[in-house]
Amino acid sequence: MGVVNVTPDSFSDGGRYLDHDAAIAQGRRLVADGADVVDVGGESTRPGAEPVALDEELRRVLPVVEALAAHVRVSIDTRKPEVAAAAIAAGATLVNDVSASLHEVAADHGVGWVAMHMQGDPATMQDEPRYHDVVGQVRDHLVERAETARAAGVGEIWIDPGIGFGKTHEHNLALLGRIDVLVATGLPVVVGTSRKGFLGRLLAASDGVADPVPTDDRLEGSLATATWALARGVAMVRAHDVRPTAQAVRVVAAPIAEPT
Ligand code: HH2
Repeated sequence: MGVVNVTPDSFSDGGRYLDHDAAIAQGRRLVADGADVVDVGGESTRPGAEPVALDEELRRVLPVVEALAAHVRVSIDTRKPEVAAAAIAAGATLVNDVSASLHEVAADHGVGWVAMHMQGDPATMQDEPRYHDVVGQVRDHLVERAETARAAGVGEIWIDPGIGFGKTHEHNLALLGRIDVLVATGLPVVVGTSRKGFLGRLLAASDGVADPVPTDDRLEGSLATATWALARGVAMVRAHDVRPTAQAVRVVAAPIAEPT
């Protein structure tokens, strides 16, 4: 799943694809680079991000969804039911839902749904997130959401631990380390680690420097974690750097497909 953020403020590509033509060109590039799905978003969910008004979010994403849907499967990354419904009308067939609450829109329109775990909301989610058992709580929440969605009539349901969404560094590592627990639910799992803050810290520790490495210097960490996840049975990874990710994914898939 390749990412196109039609926003001024996304944490790693904010402002680069706010213009519709630039966003569409980037989506086409991601397809050429090997993306099976292009995820279009019009609202940043980075920690502390300002909410975006409905009209503005629609204005940002709809022309991009419509143009890309002719070439690739498009997912709509939103927390608003109105945006999800309008994007589906424009050609999106997957709702990438960081609020894990839009299952009824997916059911009404017969499209797929990604339920991502988030504790709190983006404005406050990084203010001392707490869990007594992060892996078990995230799994239980996602399984409950999936059961609710299935009962509502959603046929295609993905779950995502929501790396960085109301989680400390240690929570993120625990969720990745035990990603097999989510895989064991039998639901297809999607994971997004691409360029995220915990990688900035891990890569800084590797380099022996104090400050987190910048977002555009986290590729090796993004690839290492995508590869780790796929080798443990994750079905899809969400990535900004699609060509190297597709290469890494296909290399790691080869021996998995040929067990001895
Ligand atoms: N992460 C981000 C946004 N949407 N969706 C899913 N399913 N999983 C994720 O991990 C995920 C997501 C954050 O990344 P990005 O879109 O690049 O940044 P921003 O929220 O600042 O636009």
